Amino acid sequence: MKQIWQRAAVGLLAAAVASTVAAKEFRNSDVHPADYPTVMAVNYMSDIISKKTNGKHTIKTFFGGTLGSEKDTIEQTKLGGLDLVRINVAPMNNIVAETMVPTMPFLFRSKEHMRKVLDGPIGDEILKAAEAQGFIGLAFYDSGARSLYTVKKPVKSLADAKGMKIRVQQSDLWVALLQAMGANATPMPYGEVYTALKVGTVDGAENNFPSYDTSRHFEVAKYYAMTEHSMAPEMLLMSKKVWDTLTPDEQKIFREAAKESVPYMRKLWDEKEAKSKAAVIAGGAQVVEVDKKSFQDVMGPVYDKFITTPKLKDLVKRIQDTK
Ligand code: GTR
Repeated sequence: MKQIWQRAAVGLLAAAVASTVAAKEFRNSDVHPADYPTVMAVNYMSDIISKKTNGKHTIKTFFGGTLGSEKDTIEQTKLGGLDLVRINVAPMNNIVAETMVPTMPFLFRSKEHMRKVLDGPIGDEILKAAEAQGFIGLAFYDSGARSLYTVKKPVKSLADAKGMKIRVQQSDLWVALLQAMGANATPMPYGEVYTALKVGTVDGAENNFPSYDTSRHFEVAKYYAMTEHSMAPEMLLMSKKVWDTLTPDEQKIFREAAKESVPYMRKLWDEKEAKSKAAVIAGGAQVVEVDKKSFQDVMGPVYDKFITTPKLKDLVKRIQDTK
């Protein structure tokens, strides 16, 4: 009898501990520098959380990729070794099929189109899909449009990309996307790209203006061709294991703070895009106009290969139908 009571008491105590996580500085990882819009957005979110929890919880971002590549930090987050991770959708493509959708080439017609889709039920569905793999999808952040840049000669049309060795993010979809352009796709973590461009392991890479600028890739690959082939957004994910230690009220605070950081991030993003474009041009980069249609025309096989299930097809169609 005594034993039963003891066990019950221990059980109650354990439940009480589980439902109130101690004050915590949650750890987030980002490959970008301290003043990049993604890092600043999570700082902003941390301030909101701190205010709403009376200083109990905050988030500290380890920026500049010090905790590892996106692929590695995603794995750490799944295991609960890392609390949050801010990444591009690309390294999630092989893990959560739905994240391939907003990566698809030439799918979003404009920044406004992308924002509208990601702010609505489609965005929520994609974030939610990450849960089955151990992640709580908290927000999408902007990442602009990605374009090709090269070291030796400019790419003006599809024919110029043929046979070029181009670094891509670690995603099968990204490999196929560059292969569709006739390029030789080389997956590699972000932190290794500068050296790869410099020593000639690759002939080029692709990214938005802020990353092209802050990574200093423009110093070694000065031809920036406006292919704008994908608007793959950024994601902020939290470890489900860590999430489950929060009380429902705290979870609500985290979700709301993440949502509130989105318009803040977008404002910073728009400013940064313009500033970075000017900075790379001042630094010697040449922005090259391209025959965009020649790139668009070859993307059919990428859709055929990756958008295979009714669920994915439906998401793509709903995005195309979003006015
Ligand atoms: C950037 C993105 C990073 C990372 C990087 C890359 O635009 O913000 O999260 O994905 O591209 O190309 O690896």
